[in-house]
Amino acid sequence: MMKNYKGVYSALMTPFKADGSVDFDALKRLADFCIDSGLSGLYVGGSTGEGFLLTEEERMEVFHVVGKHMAGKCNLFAHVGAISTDSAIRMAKVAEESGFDAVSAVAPFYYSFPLEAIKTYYSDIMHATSLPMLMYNFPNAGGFNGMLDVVNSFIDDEKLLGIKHTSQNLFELEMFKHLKRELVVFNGFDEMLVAGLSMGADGGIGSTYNFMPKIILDIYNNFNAGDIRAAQKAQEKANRIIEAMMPYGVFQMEKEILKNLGVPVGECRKPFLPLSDEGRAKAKEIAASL
Ligand code: MN9
Repeated sequence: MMKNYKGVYSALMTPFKADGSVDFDALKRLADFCIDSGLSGLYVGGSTGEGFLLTEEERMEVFHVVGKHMAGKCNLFAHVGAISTDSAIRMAKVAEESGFDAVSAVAPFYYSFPLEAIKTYYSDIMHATSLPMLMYNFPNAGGFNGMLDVVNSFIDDEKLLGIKHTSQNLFELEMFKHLKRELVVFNGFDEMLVAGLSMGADGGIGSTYNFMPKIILDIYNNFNAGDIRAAQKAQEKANRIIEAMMPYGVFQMEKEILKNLGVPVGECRKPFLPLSDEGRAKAKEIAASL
């Protein structure tokens, strides 16, 4: 019997110390904060986790620490996506050893690899460990728009768990679900969670879940209870916060809000810029409103 992966997951942030190194104690505290708040699980080392600003060794250590600390407490997805297949496989093996439920990967980027190369990348990662694959569809960042094709080519492969769909194209989300009902599809843009759920998503994975899990759960639980109006209301509340954050940089704001909530996680890594004073004041205001 397959585990139930439906639900809401924070795209776990990676905390840094003042000297720039990964703060593993803060990482454990943030993971606890998310799960104690009622979220279903953690998506580790993705965009929000500043995965591409970490070395391969740091990404592995993050899996190791989170896997050990959260063992048996929640569902765990490890983002192992990389431009190099071998690197992704090395990280997938560590995710497996660390007790993760599944790996996830963004398509390889930068070189505009042909579709066949991208399919082979996924096949190589999926068959390097016992873990199933949650494909990470994020066309805006990777420039790759062919995920429907990729998913279709693995449709009978039991190693394909589902898709994290970070795109405004919710018709495509619905088409993933239509390809195979058993695929677990997650909505990736927090500001559209209620819309993603309406189009068939099984849950969501997002960055703002780190600091406003209660509002996210309000959207998700009300939707599942059939109270769409209440779900919309909670979405409106979330969106006013997200809208206020956007001019200053979403990740920097999230880290600053967490600091104000008593869960310090440091700042983002360069080349992210430090938050402006105006952003800091806004973050304080948002934290107080929660
Ligand atoms: O995957 C996140 N995506 C990115 C999830 O950060 C690229 C989202 O949670 C967004 O940060 C959020 C704000 O746009 O929806």
